[in-house]
Order: sequence, then structure tokens, then C-alpha cells
Amino acid sequence: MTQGLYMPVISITPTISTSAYATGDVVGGKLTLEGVLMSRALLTHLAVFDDDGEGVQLDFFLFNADLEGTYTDNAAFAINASDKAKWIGQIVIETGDYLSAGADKTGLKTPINLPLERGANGNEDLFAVCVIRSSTTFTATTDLRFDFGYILD
Ligand SMILES: [Ca+2]
Ligand SMILES: [Ca+2]
Repeated sequence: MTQGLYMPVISITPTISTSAYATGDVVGGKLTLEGVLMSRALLTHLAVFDDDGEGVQLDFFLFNADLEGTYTDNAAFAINASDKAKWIGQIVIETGDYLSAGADKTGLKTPINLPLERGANGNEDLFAVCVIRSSTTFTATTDLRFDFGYILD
């Protein structure tokens, strides 16, 4: 029996570019969510704070082991062949998922309810790559914050 549910949130403020992103570019490079796969986990929500008010679609590709390919901020995204077997799901923050909050926009996708399977190598971290789906220029390198919520059994 479970004694109680752990519902941690991992908050990541990636270092992003202030030069223009093209559609399909990686935003913030490889994201590491430490310890998410330490037990059985269920991804429950993803919140995005956009301090520049762009409100663009962001796709998050999820992997259950460290990535061998290079995923460079502001460069075109393609999954390296060696990483394809590590892909375990994705989350989309659509333009309709944002609210305007003054000059900012806040995005939320919930419920996600995506079970996260640990890879055969026993790795305990979850890895993600964020891909932008609109030509966008941010003002500051800290304009995006990603909060991943999950339930840990
Ligand atoms: Ca670019
Ligand atoms: Ca802007």
C-alpha cells in the first residue's frame, strides 16, 4: 500500500536565445528532469510561463535515458538515430493553452496522465527536448519557465 502520494514539480528555466528561432528549432537544449524515473511515475501537468508573451506552440519530446545526439538551442530539431529507442512520449503546449496575463502568457496542459517507463539501463532521470513551432524572438534568455508536475509512486 502506498503511504501517500508524492506530487513533485520540477521547475526548469532554460537558457534560451534572444536571436530569432525558426519553426522547428530546439529551445533551451537538452532538458534534464532529475529523479523523475526513480520510481513509477505519472506525468500530470506541464505549466509554461512565457515572460515575453509570445504564446507559441511548444512541443516537448520525452526520453527515458540520456541523449547521445546533440540538441543545440536555436538549431533545427531532429531525433538522432541512437535516441529513437529512448523516446517515451510527448507533450504539446498549443497556442490555445495560453492565457494572457498582462504582457505575459501562461500556458498549462493538464491532465496529461502519461505513464513514464524507466529504461532498461535503470537510469533515473527523464530527458526532454522542447521544439518551437513558430518563428519567434524572445527578449531575455530567461523568458521561459517550464514546470513539470508528476506523481511518484
Ligand atoms: Ca535557429
Ligand atoms: Ca518577442
